[in-house]
Amino acid sequence: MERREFLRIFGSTTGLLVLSSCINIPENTMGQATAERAGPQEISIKADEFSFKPNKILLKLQKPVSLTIINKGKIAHDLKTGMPIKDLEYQQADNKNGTFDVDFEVGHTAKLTFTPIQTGDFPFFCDIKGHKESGMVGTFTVKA
Ligand SMILES: [Cu+2]
Repeated sequence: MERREFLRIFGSTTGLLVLSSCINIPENTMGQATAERAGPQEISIKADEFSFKPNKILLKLQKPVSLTIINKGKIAHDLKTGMPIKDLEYQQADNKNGTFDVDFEVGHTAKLTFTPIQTGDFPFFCDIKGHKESGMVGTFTVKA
């Protein structure tokens, strides 16, 4: 049976420790990438009331993704997806069950890496009550 990790970022107070530890990760700069080997796919998503921008994300199969999610809104948000992934990394992520939870409160930024392991279209959404219905939805499209 294939290993299937479940990506989940959400806005509860339980993840505060995780996010605050993540703030020390340096930003990637445009200049660094060229001098190094081909790095991960760098993806940045902004969340607010009530959308993700962009909300159509193209990913390459088996290529590591560096995902930054910025809460630009005035309330907490989260991002949840069932996209099959491996090698999920986040500061103090709880990987035991192939899940992790991070704080995604107002003004916070979440950063993580993972590798998509299956092609297809995989929806993501904010699972705070009512937000998905209000438009906080998107799609990860994984191509070979
Ligand atoms: Cu939301």
